[in-house]
Amino acid sequence: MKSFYVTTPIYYVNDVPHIGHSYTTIAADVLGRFWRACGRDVRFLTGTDEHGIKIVKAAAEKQTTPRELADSVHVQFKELWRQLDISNDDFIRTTEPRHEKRVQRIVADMAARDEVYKGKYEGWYDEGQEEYVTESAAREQEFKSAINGRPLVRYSEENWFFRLAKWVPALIKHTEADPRFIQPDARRNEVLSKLKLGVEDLCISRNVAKLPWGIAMPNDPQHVIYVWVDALSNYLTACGLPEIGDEFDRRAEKYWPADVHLIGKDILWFHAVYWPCILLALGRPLPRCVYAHGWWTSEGKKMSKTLGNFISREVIAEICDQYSPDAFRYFLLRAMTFGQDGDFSRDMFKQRYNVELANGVGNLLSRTTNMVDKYFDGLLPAPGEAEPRDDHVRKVAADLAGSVVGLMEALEFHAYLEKIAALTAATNKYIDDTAPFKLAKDPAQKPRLATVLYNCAEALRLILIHLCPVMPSAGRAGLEQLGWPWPQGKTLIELGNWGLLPAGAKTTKGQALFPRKE
Ligand code: ME8
Repeated sequence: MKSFYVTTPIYYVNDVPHIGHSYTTIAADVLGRFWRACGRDVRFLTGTDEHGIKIVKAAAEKQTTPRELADSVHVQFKELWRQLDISNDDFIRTTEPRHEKRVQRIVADMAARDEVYKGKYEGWYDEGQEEYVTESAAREQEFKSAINGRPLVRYSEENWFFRLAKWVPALIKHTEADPRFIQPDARRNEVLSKLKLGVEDLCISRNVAKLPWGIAMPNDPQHVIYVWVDALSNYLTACGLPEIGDEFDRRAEKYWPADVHLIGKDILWFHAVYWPCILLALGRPLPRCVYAHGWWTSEGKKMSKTLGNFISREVIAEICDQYSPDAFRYFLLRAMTFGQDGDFSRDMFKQRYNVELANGVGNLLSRTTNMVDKYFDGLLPAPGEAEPRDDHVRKVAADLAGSVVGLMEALEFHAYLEKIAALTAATNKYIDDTAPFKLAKDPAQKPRLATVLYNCAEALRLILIHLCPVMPSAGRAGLEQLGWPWPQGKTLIELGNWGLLPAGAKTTKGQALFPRKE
């Protein structure tokens, strides 16, 4: 089966990790885990973006050096990913030699292909976004950053430019021909209309006197490489491309082009325009999909430290302690339609947790294992004759197993979890309707009781295997209670068929998977 390469943005180290970073990283992790479970050879990359004016300023504010800041903050990202059970295969820092040297090679290749030229730049600069802003856009924005509202700064420099405009027609053609390239559709249309308004060449260097914290231009030590060219290149450099004669050469080359660059909507232009044009200029294949998801607000408002609604790494740790990392992962992907904006609220979290996890999957598992324990000494009985009443659960289960690949291909995490919730609800209702506790009172009904409990356990198995990519610990723990650990070497697709749970499996009344929260 084809390999699968998924990336997150590399996060700035000027600030600490928060829910937004966690969201993208969890989504990427779920994709990675899902496709691994399907037998694909997965490469999952994340990391930190450590150069540029933002980092210099943050370090100065904190009375430290950019390097020290990067050294301490990147650890916080790694630590949070460990706490959230993130299964990345690599973590790239843009200050690593393997990256710096390759970025220089990339720019040198661009120069060799006559894709860069020296010119004079005078204009407005958004220091927060590390981006030049055209005169007309600056005026429209009242000379303030469109993102953070801070005043734009006047820059005048001799700089290196990349012939971006030259590649725009090819990019438009590609974006129009391949609907999957930029997703969701609304974002793709936005990019296309903006592209059609015309795009200027991209200034790709900064004067070293103003900004010493960056990678030197290979052909001109008076300049450092623009941080976005540096940062975007990570997706390629982490694959050991281009070759520079070190031990990382071509290490993960087979994964390029990336299958998905997962990003937030704030950085779509860089990924949908600058990055593909650089790749076109280098003659390299384009990523298959750039997917821009929406933004989280917190308790109905834009997240801010002053408002006190900032969901920092500490707040995430507290939520994970109170519930579990799995519950946090579940909520983020379930509560918001991927691609749209959403709001994080503690009340909503608790409500969803109690309804779908504690009363849903958790309750179904404890009811099922309790009854198998009580009526069949903890050994799963073989099912007897099926009755029409059993059809519905099997249908909902088949619908889940039959739709997961398509849903994950489309990155519809919310719909994926909706299908799991539907099977959980249908199975809980099946227990209410078939009333196994009543059947148990009549010895003549024992075969029927066996069928009902077998069906519950089998539905649960399907619920849990599909929950595993989202909730790796709870999924595994639940399967163990069913007496059915994931069989080695079997793929999620093979395991999605009904009836694989063997009669005689030893179930256990384990700890509540999702204890109810008051
Ligand atoms: O932009 N809701 O890094 P960054 C959802 N270094 N996602 C959010 C969010 C929110 N409220 N806030 C942030 C950079 N994000 C560059 C990227 S890539 C070559 C360079 C997520 O630390 C979202 O994924 O500002 C967004 O794209 C990313 O954090 C920005 O992280």
